[in-house]
Amino acid sequence: MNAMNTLSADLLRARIAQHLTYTMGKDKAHASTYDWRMAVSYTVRDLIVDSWFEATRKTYEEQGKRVYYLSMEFLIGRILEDAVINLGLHEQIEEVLAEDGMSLMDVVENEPDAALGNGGLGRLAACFLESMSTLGCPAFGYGIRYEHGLFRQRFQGGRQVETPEDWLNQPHPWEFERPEACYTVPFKGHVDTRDGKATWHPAETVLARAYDTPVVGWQGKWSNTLRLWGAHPTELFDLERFNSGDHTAAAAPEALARTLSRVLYPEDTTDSGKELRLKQEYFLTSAALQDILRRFLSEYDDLSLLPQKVAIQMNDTHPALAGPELIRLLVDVHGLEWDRAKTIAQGCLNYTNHTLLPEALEKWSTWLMGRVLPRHMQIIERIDAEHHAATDCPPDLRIVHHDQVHMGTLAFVMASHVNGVSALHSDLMKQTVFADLDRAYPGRILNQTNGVTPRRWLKLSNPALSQVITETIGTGWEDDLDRLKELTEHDSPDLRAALRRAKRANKVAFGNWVQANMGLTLDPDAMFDVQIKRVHEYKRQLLNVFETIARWNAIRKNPGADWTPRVKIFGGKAAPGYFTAKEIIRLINDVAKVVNNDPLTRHLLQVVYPANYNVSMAQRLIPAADLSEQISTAGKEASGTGNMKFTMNGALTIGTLDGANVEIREHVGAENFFLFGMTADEVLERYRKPDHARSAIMASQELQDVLQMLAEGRFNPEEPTRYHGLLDHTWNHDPFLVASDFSAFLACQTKVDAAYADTDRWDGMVLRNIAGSGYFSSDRTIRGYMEQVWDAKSLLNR
Ligand code: CRA
Repeated sequence: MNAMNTLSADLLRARIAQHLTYTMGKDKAHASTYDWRMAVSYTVRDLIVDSWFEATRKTYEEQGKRVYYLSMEFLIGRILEDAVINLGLHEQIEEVLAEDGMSLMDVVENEPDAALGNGGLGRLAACFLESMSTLGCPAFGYGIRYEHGLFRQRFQGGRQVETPEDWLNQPHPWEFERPEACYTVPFKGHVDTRDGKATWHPAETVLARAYDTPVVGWQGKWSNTLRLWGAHPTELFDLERFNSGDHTAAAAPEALARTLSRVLYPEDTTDSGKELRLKQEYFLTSAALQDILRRFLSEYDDLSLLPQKVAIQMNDTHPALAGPELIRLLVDVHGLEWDRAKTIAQGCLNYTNHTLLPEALEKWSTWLMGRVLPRHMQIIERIDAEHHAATDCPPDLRIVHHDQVHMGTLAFVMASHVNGVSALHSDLMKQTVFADLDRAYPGRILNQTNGVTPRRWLKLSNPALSQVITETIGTGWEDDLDRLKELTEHDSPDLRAALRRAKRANKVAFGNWVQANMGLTLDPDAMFDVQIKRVHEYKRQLLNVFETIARWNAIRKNPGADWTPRVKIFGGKAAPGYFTAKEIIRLINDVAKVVNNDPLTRHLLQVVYPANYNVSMAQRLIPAADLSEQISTAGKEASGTGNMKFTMNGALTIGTLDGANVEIREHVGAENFFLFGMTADEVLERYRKPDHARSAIMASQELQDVLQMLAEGRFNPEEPTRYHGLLDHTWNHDPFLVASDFSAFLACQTKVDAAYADTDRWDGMVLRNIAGSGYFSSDRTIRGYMEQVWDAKSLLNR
């Protein structure tokens, strides 16, 4: 039984009123939604603090191994709703607020998303934190407290325009500032070596100050800490300069320091290669490792025990300086021998690879590394020399070659375990980018297929479906998601109808939101066909918009035929400097404008692209989806996690054999998945054909028609040549094989139409998708990491 359920509405009422009056300084008559949100948030936070203290006490008492998840991104979204769901306080709080004419939904929606991440990698980190708390795994997340998270997206004439995000403009009620948890992070300068001992004399220093947010698990049994570092100046203010009248220069040290935690880099799977980014990565890594060592030494005095008590996960290569930094701290600060220090560091560290795209593999010039982190450059060179001596590797397998430091190789060499994020991706790691390293260090690579937390992505975002599930199989599935399998035993016309009703209600709700925000009326009985994710060529939004145009053509040719009405929904941001991705966004918006205004087809096809896709929009959209588009070029999407959320929420997938799609198909059954397109092997084969694009285009009249319309400027008569660049790209390069997979995609979409028209068949497939989605809970993933990577134990008595 959840202890929080016994909390009476009286107590909550009193505490909310207390915070409204004494924390916010408002009386009810004058309180705004914001005031209420803060009062409710403080009340809920108070309730988490006890389990948080209890978890810390228990970890100290049992001397448990702690897991440290180092990540440049945590894409959290809203916190209040998640905490309320996990504490089981939804109904009580709703009741209390209603007495004052407030709705919990309004209060919840008043909170800005914490958007400290770009996409999948950052959201995965957030799901992992929640699962680690649910499972009672003692853990810390370490990240950066960016003042500005991922930019906001607006459309201006169909084009993406970015504006800064400012979630910290209002006080953030979930964090505790820890002025005492503060570390100096050094940069630049030079290294003196005397008697074999190196001393780094940094030229710049910045303070890293901790801001802690408790992360509560399911039913409030355990809470871990997300510790985000804010950058502060070591020297507050140059008083001498101020007194001499140079007021701007006097404030310079402060401004300079703060830039380190000012803004999140908006590139998803591309390496920006900027000095500030390197500094950010080191800032996070150094502060985290100093904190880890301080905590360890407060409990133990033998540093050899470190690998038994500490597991550090590097989320991609972004924190890969953890290897050299840990060695530096052990050798230069704590006086250990090199060999011992390196062995200890390797015993603690693990590395997750999230992409094989070459443009994402981080590299730093030795010049920049040597200038910003001179001591680390020395350490990296020594690690590399020893790696070379031990493996006799060819030059391109070295950490440093062609005057560049290869962070993937560094992370690999310094890690106990290296993992990929889906079965296919881990196999491809072994076959391609990491093939030689896999041979040099056999057994180091393993797989941990990603997962998502069913608390946020089902229980919270889809109450209608959650209710059907609970009515059918009872409670307890929320932290034992394999139980969803039981749904198949209850398959019946009634259950199918109930699932259908829940989906329809979600579609109506989403339609209302679109109506209010975009002025478009959607037909809730049309199929909602959804592609939401970062806009990237490899994800092939272009394939989807080409299919949309071909569909529109086909309907116009034969408007009286038996069409399955569709609403094509897109959502996602492009990196600000990614020109082609931005062209694709503009094209989707141009097509939407024309198609939505065609009276002949309007009732059969609509295109919707709400701006500023984020976690909160995903929570609205995924429960309302019938069809999930997972159509990346096979071999390019490491895993995907959106794909899992859709499956859990009863959308069927049209997808390629890429990333975790492969495993989703296995779990829901091939007959309940719309598969199309080339396999990863066929993709490689296809790339060898020099005219792959042209020959595929010539083989499809439908695709030729689409491209012809773009050439004529059919969707942009005001500037008919707008997409000529994109067309040239498609005809002559087509790097992600849009043309080669087009016909298969079209044919598969026709099968989807037929399946949707057969309501009972569709509902049966939906049922099997939900029932088969249990494997994709991040609880399963975290158990895998605990057993196979971290060797960590749960401290929760279950
Ligand atoms: N862009 C992959 O591309 C994967 C997530 C989380 C990504 C996704 O397929 O689901 O990671 N890779 O594992 C990445 O960020 C730096 O690489 C992603 O989010």
